[in-house]
Amino acid sequence: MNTYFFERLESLKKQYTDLLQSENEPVAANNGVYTRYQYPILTAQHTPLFWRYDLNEKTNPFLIERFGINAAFNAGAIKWRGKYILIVRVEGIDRKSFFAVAESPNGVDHFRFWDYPVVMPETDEPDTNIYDMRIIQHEDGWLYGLFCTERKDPDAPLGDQTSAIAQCGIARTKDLLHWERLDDLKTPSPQQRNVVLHPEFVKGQYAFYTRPQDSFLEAGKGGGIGFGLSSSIEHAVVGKEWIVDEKAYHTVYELKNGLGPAPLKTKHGWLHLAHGVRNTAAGLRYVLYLFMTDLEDLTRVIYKPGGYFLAPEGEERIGDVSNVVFSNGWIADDDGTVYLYYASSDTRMHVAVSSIDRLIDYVMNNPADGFSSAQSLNTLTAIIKKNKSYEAARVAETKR
Ligand code: M1P
Repeated sequence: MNTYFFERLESLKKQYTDLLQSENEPVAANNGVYTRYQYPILTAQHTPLFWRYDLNEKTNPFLIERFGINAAFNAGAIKWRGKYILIVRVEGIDRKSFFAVAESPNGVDHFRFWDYPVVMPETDEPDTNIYDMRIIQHEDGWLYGLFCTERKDPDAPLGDQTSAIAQCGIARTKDLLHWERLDDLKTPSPQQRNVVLHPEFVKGQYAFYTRPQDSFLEAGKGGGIGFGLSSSIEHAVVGKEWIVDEKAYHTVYELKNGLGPAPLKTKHGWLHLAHGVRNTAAGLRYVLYLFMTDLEDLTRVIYKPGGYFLAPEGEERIGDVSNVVFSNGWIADDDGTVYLYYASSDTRMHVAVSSIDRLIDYVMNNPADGFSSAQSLNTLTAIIKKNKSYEAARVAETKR
């Protein structure tokens, strides 16, 4: 008997079981809007051992990892059949991503991958890489997965092995197991990533949030979070894109932005979570921000606090693509709790917990960006003065 093999297997199994059984803890310090949880909820190490290893001692006597997993990140999220479900972008060490479903009984820990990753059918034009699924429960009764499909740019100059075309792939399912692939979304933009389906019909049509870009990485003259309608979902075509939320100079979304998950409907408006990107001497910095659009006119932003809502902190800052937080999934529970799922540095998944009431309070009452230092100072001065006069009134009240 190969004792080395079985001892190593036992040790791997123990590490894996300990990881999946470990409990998460809310971080005490918070900004009043959300509470981060201390430990990542999913990492490459959470993928099953039977994905990564050949578990037969005859064919793998050294118990070598045969199929390395590099990262588990950028997950779509949905509450489904009582479980908190993430559709995770799992990336192999060969850089190829695929989707895999992980579920948790409580939304904050004990996430476990289903045995098999998602088998995503292809269109006539095979995908080279697929990633970042938004999962949307649409009022037509289907669950839709919208994701980025990336293929090599056929017009790339000889020797250029980098240029790619990103487009929005669309698939639907009723059980998260069997997926029907529909045509990729057609829009006027040469590149699309971060496309999201609105959960309701708009004027009897399917409504899409888009992110037009001139090139694979650069927004160029394009950019911003767009919006458009299509009468068909099977052969979706958005003829005109309205820009809902533009990139803007000297903001956290000055280079580019993109919508996160599908918006949440509240009595005040549609609540949106998005990512904003700016350039720094150390490279791109991705942060999350929040805004709200009108219930009737989905292209009208009615509230938008300045700056970021959530930015990378501590170990979140470090990973394959450092200084990045990215979210394409959140879950609003019936009791108003909101689970914000976000990835850090294209490496691992985290959760922060908030509530609809807190998010509404934040988005409606936190100050908007004034777009200059002087305006920011005006905002701050007004807050200080208000607090001073309130404090003085309170002191006077206690003396009476
Ligand atoms: O590397 C950071 C993110 O970059 C892309 O986002 P965007 O299209 O807005 O630039 C995506 O590839 C995303 O997967 C990745 O997390």
